Amino acid sequence: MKFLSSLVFLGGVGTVLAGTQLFGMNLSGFEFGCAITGYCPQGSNVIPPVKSLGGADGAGQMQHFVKDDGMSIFRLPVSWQYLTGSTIGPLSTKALANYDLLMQACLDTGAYCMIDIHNFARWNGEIIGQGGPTNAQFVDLWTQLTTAYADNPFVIFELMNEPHDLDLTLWAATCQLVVNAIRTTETASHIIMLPGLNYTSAGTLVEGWGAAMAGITNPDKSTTNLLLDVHKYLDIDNSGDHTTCVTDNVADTFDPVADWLRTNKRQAMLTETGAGASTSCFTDFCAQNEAINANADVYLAYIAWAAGSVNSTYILDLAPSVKGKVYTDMQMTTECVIEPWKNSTAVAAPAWGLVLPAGTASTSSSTTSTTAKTTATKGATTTKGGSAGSASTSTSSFVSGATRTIVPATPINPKNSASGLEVAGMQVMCVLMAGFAVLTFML
Ligand SMILES: *[C@@H]1O[C@H](CO)[C@@H](O)[C@H](O)[C@H]1NC(C)=O
Ligand SMILES: *[C@@H]1O[C@H](CO)[C@@H](O)[C@H](O)[C@H]1NC(C)=O
Ligand SMILES: *[C@@H]1O[C@H](CO)[C@@H](O)[C@H](O)[C@H]1NC(C)=O
Ligand SMILES: CC(=O)N[C@H]1CO[C@H](CO)[C@@H](O)[C@@H]1O
Repeated sequence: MKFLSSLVFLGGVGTVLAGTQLFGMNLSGFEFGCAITGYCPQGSNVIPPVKSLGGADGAGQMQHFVKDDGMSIFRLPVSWQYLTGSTIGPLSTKALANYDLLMQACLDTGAYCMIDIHNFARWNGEIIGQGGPTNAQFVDLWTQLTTAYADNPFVIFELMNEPHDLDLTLWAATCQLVVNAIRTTETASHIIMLPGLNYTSAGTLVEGWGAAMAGITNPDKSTTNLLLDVHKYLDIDNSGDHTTCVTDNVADTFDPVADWLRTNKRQAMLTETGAGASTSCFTDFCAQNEAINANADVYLAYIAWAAGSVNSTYILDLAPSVKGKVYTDMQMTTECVIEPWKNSTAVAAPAWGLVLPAGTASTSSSTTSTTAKTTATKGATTTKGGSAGSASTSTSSFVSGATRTIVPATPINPKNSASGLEVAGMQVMCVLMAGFAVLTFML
């Protein structure tokens, strides 16, 4: 029996979110070649976004995204086959070490880093728990991954990329088993992303898969740190395969999903979204991400697709170009990923919602010694150095659970400093302690 300190706080009265708490980028490459059948041919198909492994400089990209753009979360797709080789079983030590190079580079930026098993709920054409790999084999995969990152709550576990065409009830039951295993293996509580059907489409969450996936609980029956995982593209078939956008996804998807999340007292992350560099897409993608930020009480993050080992031959290329040490973002990244976040106005956090402690980059260690100073973590305004039981105490116990010393961040975007928030028209007093509670649960 052990006690696990949760990494989250309950949002409280007066907590204010200025845009989503996190936003960031997919770092693509370790999953290259994966098809929706769950076939993931290896060898030269895979181009890890790790310089020493022959791919893009993912580490440099992430440092740039954090330092220059204020990003705070990265999704690191990888295929099951990459990790275990051609047979299901133990993780290959070499493969895990390779993937860990990207993971550590991500964690070094101070960002949240999401493991994405990019297999569409399948292995070589067969569905997990439904004729293909057994539930026990999938549980074993996640038990091994959890063991590798057991005490680092900056690592987020996304159980699976884009399940589709399978039995929803059975899939939810499979995911429940994985959640149980993660919770009994971890030594610090991780955020787990629950991926629903239709390629995790946000567009069919409300009438489709939302209720079943939201029924998954922790062993103590709470839903703390269990977030709904959604994807959405803006082209004609929601695939991201077309250069032209036909919808901004606001009225038909993200507004109703936000209402559903509020009604059900849940939160979600948009872990994949992207758009080609066409006029229609600039309009629609910007509008979509503005709406996500405007509903920051229920959307914890959005993560654009994709940087990493992609290049200009790919229509959703968001890899920054680099000359010497100077990175230049794609225009789409600047205008429709970063600006909607920077320009967003304040949203009150829901009383029941999760507010992350400082998890964003700390590039300056000199700021960490100051106490009783207001620190606006991106998204959540928190006060350090408060009275016992405040965010201060919680934050340090959170940090001490990590394998590395990740210091609470200074605001990486001036907009989120206290004065920036006032300028942004904040009317609500940021009394942070009110309503904050550390969730401790026992397994
Ligand atoms: C999947 O999408 C179809 C077509 O939009 C929809 O009718 C169905 O409810 C969705 N299923 C789930 C489980 O989300
Ligand atoms: C761009 O990416 C594709 C797909 O990974 C690859 O085949 C191609 O060689 C790359 N081109 C350049 C110029 O790097
Ligand atoms: C964000 O604000 C800047 C400065 O006011 C403005 O130039 C830019 O167009 C805005 N971006 C969006 C996406 O609204
Ligand atoms: C638009 C796009 O490429 N989306 C992709 C995200 O995830 C994988 C990429 O490896 C694709 O299968 C999706 O279509």
